[in-house]
Order: sequence, then C-alpha cells, then structure tokens
Amino acid sequence: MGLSKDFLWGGATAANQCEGGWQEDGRGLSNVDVCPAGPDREAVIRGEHVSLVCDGEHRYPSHEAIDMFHHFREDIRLFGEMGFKVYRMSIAWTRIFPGGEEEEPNEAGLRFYEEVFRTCHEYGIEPLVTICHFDCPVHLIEKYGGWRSREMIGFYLKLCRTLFVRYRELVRYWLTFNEINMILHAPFLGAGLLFQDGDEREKLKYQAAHHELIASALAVQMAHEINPENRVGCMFAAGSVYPYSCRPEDVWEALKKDRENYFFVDVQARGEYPAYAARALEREGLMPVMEDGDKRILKTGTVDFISFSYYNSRCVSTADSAESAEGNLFASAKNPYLTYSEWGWPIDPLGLRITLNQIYDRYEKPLFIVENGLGAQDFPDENGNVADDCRIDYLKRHICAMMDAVELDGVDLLGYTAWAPIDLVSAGSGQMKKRYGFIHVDLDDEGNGTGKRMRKKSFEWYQKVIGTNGEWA
Ligand code: BGP
Repeated sequence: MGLSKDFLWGGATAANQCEGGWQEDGRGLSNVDVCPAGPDREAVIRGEHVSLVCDGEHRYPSHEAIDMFHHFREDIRLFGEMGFKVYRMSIAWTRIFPGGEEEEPNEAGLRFYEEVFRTCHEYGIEPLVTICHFDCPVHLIEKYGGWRSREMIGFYLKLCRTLFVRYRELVRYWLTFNEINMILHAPFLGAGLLFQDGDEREKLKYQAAHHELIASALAVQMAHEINPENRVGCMFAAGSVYPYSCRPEDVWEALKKDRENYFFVDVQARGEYPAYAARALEREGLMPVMEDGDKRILKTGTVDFISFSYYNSRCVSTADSAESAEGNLFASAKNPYLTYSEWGWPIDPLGLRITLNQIYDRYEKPLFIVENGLGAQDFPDENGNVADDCRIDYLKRHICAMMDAVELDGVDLLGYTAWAPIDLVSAGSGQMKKRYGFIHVDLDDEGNGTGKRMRKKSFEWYQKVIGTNGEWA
C-alpha cells in the first residue's frame, strides 16, 4: 500500500509574501502593498482604516519580502534538492496587468513567470499556480471598489486567459482563488473590500463572494477550453469545527460554523448555492444580486479537485464560560485537549485526518492539501545551524495523519505542499519572525539582514520524507 508513486510532494508560497521587487519591470500597486507591518495591519486586512497610499511612517513587507524576484533560481534549485514534485506559487496580478484594466499585458511580467516555470521544469517540478492569492490591483479598488463590483469578473478573466494561453505548455494545475472563504474574515485581502461607515458589510462580503464564485466557475470552463489537460481546483481555509461540549446547542453551532466555510466549496464543487445558505442569506437579507444565467455558470464551472489549507481545527461553544483562543483570524474557543503554537494556533494532527474525511465524504472529488505548517521563531546557532525540531515534529504528525486518511480511510489525495518551504513574510501578522521554512532566510522584521538562504535541520528530514514517499515520517 502506501501513497501512490505519483503523489505530489512539495511546498507552497504566495507572490506577495516572497517575491518583493514591487516596482520592478513595470509591476503595479496591489492591495497587499498597502498592508503595513505592525499593529495597524489587522484592521487593514479586515477592510477598516485602509489607506491606498504608501506612507513613510509604515513598513510594507510585500515591497521587498524575501526578494525571491531576484533569488528564484537559487530557491527553486533548493526545492529541487529536497526532491519536490510540485511547487505551489501565485502570480502577482499587477506584474501582468499593472492597473488591472490595460488592453495588453506587461510582457516583462509574463517573461518573469515563464522563467520561473522553466526553472521548475528543469528540476522536474510541476508548477501549481494560484491565480489570485490575496491580490487585487489598487487601481481596480479605487475605480470599482474591488470585488464589490461585477466588473471585476471581466478583469480577472482577462488575466486568466492571458495565463492559460501563455503558459499552455508549462502549467497544468491551477487554483482560482486562495482561501476564498477568507473574504468573510479578511475582506481587504480576499476581495479588495474597504468599508466606510454605514456600509452593510456582511452584504458586501457575500456580494463580492458571489462575483468571485462566478469568476471562478468561468475560469474553470476557460481553462478546459484552452487546454483540456488543465486541472483546476478551488482552495479554501479548512479545519473542522468541534463542538466544545456535547450540548446540542454547541453541536448545532459547530455545524453552522463548518457550513460558513463549506458554503464556498459547495458552490464551487457542486455548482449551486446549497439549500441552507440560500435560506439563511434570504432570511438575513444578505442574498447577493444575481444575473440571469448565473445558475448555469455555476453548474457548468465545477472544479476538478478541492484544495485547502489546514493549520488547525477550531472549537465553538455557546457558553460564556469557555475561554477563547487568541491569535487567529477565525474566532475559536480554547480546546483544552490541544497544545498551542507560539502564535496561539492549536496543534491538532488528528484534526487533519478528520478534516480530510469530512471533505471527501461531502464531495467525493480528489483533494489536495496545499498548505500545512508551523509558524515558529527559530534562530541559527553559533555554527549557523537551525535545529527546528518542533517543525519536524509538527509536520511528522500531520503527514502521518494524512497517510492514515489515504491508506486506512480511502481518501483520494493528489498531493501535499508544506507552507512554506522557505521563510517568508507572514500574511496575518506581516512578521518575518513567524517562520515556516525548511530554508532559513537571514532577514528580520525590519527587513535587515543579508537575505542569505540556509538549510535548516528540517530540510534534510523533508528530503527523506519525499525520497521514501512518506515512509520516513
Ligand atoms: C494562509 C494563507 C497564507 C499563509 C498562511 C499562514 O491563510 O493562505 O498566505 O500566510 O495562512 O498564515 P500566517 O502567515 O498569518 O502565519
């Protein structure tokens, strides 16, 4: 038994968290470029107090990030050395269309990704491309209000067509939107939404979500038309929601919270608004404006596979006495049976097996774990070695749980990409010290350092895991 020999092992990153080079070769300004590091960040990614202009007071971590823009050959070579079969990465929209609505794409941006994909193939690595990972041109936010406008669908599809045609021979695996359900928790990141007083926020979020869902369905169809070999997935932030107790009220609350996430996948994988969502959105006055034909679009644009991030499970309670867990954009009660990371995220490997089973039971489509990892502070010792045993322990336990889901429960799983193969900027906190990599990058939260790459202890460990198709874990 064991995993299939084609199992896609690898790692995942996002353009805005690793590329830097924010003004190179004609790249335009994106929502992520105006998300500052520091205490203001959280409000901004939630769509509050957003300034679309960069000032001298704040640091904006996407601007330089880890400068993969200039280091990609070296970085991909290291991924190759670990034995990666797949590298998940995202396209910076504004490298291709700097403002979002130009007639013609920016050739320099297209050439950059072409080089990246060719380099991957040199090492036998298949690219898995997220078309939109928390990315929206600022020009489209200023002019149209981001995804609150239906016009966005056309701009997004223009980007998709450009990518599908240009990279027809180089890319086969695509994801339409990263963590599409994060619109509800980080609407500025997820949809370029910024709110004014008096805005009906929840309604706007569901309207933006509807536009992204339509765009996603049309992109799936377009990808198949341009190349029938293309495989297109949805991507959501997963993690089963547990009831804090067996009180039926807690169980009901957990089911409702789970559905908040599954709503998106229900639409993308089954092709229609599920009954529970249709009723609830009507009842609460949140039903988005739809056009004739939208139902058909959703039905004919279902995804080929379902991908997701899994960092932890969540827990909900209707009782005031339950202590709440801090440090995550998802609200959660503190689960007394779990340990917590330095950033307050629960560590729950069995939760990954539970999540895989729940998703597979629900959709019976191939799954892909495209993010899983531990954010921790780790430092090189005096000899320059980073002994990140806590990361090895976290990943080992999650990979074992994943293998149980495949081997013992029959879940159809295409692959696993660890977040992240190399230290990069954290999306939520904007910090560099929240490190995920197998490769250390010498940079601190202020952007000081040489940027030098160094293999951590986990590097060799993951290489062995891949080399033994998971048996080493
Ligand atoms: C997911 C995002 C990633 C990544 C990860 C870890 O939500 O898709 O972009 O950053 O979370 O989160 P953080 O960077 O906040 O630790």
